Amino acid sequence: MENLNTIKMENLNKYVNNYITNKYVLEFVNKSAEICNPDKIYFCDGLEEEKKFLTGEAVKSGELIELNQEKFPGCILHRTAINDVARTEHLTYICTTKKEDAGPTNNWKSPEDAYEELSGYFRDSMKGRTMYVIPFMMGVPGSKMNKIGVELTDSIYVVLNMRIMTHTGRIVADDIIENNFTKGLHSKGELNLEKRRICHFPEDNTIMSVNSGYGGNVLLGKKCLALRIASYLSRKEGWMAEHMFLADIQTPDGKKFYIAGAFPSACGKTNLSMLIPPESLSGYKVRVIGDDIAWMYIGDDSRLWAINPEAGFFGVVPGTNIKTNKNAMLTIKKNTIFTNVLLKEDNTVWWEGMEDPPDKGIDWKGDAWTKDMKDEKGNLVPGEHPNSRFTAPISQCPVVSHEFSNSKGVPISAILFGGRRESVVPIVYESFNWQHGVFIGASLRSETTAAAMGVGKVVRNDPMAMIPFCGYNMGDYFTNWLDIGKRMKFPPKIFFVNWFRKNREGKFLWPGYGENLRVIEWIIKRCDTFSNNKEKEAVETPVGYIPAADAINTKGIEISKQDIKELLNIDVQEWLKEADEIDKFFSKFDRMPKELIKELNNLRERLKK
Ligand code: GTP
Ligand code: SPV
Ligand code: MN
Repeated sequence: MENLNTIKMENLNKYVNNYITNKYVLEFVNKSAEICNPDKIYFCDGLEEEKKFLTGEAVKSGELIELNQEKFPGCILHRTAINDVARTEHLTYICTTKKEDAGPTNNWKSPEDAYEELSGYFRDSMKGRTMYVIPFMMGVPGSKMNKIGVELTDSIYVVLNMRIMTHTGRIVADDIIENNFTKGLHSKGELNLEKRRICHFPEDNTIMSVNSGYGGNVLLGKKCLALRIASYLSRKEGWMAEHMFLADIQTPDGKKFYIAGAFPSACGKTNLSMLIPPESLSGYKVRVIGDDIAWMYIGDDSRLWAINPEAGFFGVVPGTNIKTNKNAMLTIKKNTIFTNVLLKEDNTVWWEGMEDPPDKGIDWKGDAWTKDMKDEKGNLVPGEHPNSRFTAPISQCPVVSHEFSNSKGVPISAILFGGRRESVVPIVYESFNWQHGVFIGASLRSETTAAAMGVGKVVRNDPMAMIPFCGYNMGDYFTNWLDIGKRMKFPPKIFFVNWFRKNREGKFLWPGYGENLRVIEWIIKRCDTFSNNKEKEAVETPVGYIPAADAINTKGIEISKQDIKELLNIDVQEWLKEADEIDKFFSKFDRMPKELIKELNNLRERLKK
């Protein structure tokens, strides 16, 4: 502890429960405390008693509401500020020395300017509050991929979420070697939207977030570390950090396939990763390994392997119910944090579709609510926010895969890209090879959702579902994908899926949810090197391979031949326009790999033939 003489005595006097001796961690705590000026500095140990104690504190201050402990044991409710309900992409920055290293798809500030601006916003931001020190680990215990971080925050909501989403406390702190950890500083500040900043300093392994209390902005292990900082590192070190679910699928004859899928925010990753097979496919077992993030590396066997670095789900509430996602409903019965849902009179929670609406309650804003309340336009007022969320341990999911805790990870058979597209894009198509698959990922376009604030509802380019999460120049990111492909002898096959195509009346053509397994079944057959009727089941189109007329099993669902035809339809004129949009997007990049330009030209040529 020789270094403590650089630590101000008055900060030292504020320490509560300190068990950390690593001088770099203490230096980071001390420097941050000098700026933020908290009343106390509490070192989180991650133990069970601590959860009780912190929950009690937060209930007292009104930050949290304890739910009915008989019906929802260990569950709490949190309401964010009304201006703080989702990630704020326009206030999220990659702060690299050179602007071109952040690339054309990220907001950029120089580290110098960003630190200067932030020190103003953090100045005295914790006065009258406690600073919580959270050592955390992203990864699977025992994995060589693991990354350690230390988050300092003035929010108990953040501490309780991090306890679920990551491995935290003493067990982690003991593993910090020298200054090998990501520094994360968060303060709610005044929750002022004008002064909200989510800044990443990949060159310094540092994250600073201020004036927000919302999930993706403040749980710094998740999008900030496990995607933005990790993607930056992965490029240097030759692996991949991706916005992907990981599912473990067992076929009726006992074969195992592990699939990974990148769909943009609120486009179905959680739902797919734990789906319940429909009756006619009841021989299948689908088990979840992860629902949001995958770290992937090339194994000794020259295949692509992946782990889920998270320990919890931070899942979308609306649309979740017993019919659509029973496994999620069972997961969130206990030890769950609900954010921005309706509070019922019996101190339980409700959201649209969950069950019959209660007569009254308190909505996500904290206002009195009744079930037939209407807004100025005459629409029913929802009780929950469209981006309301649940935080729950993955281990509580009834279909958690035992591979979830396998430190080696799982070998991936198929990578799925997916989007939310009303038209143009068929329900599924398969790439011709890895390079073409990377092109398909890079040209992913999807309707925006409530997961990001202020983006409206438009179709936007979201390559590999990573547009909000890539911590460096996306041109280099595409090159990393291509390089990884070149280094593998047995790369996974790459597919695109779209559950959201609509008919002329604006209704979804495909039932979705559990029924998506019908499409996954076709995908798996395409990956199964021992299946002998592969060719028969696919048709080549200018876009890629699609299932042959009867190749998707529709036994047990009512869907017309015409609808299936529409779901698989590829309209050349529409696709030529799609190619123009891809072209427009690609031309933003100075560092676009030539292979992808070539793939775009090839697509156009195939379409014109
Ligand atoms: P993030 O956590 O934001 O990264 O989202 P996610 O990709 O995990 O999305 P999630 O599975 O939570 O789904 C988002 C929304 O889409 C929810 O309202 C779901 O009910 C809905 N959804 C998921 N799968 C389907 C589907 O197959 N069809 C339809 N129509 N809706 C779906
Ligand atoms: C997403 O928006 O993709 C999420 C939720 O998974 S958040 O963690 O808030 O970013
Ligand atoms: Mn996500």
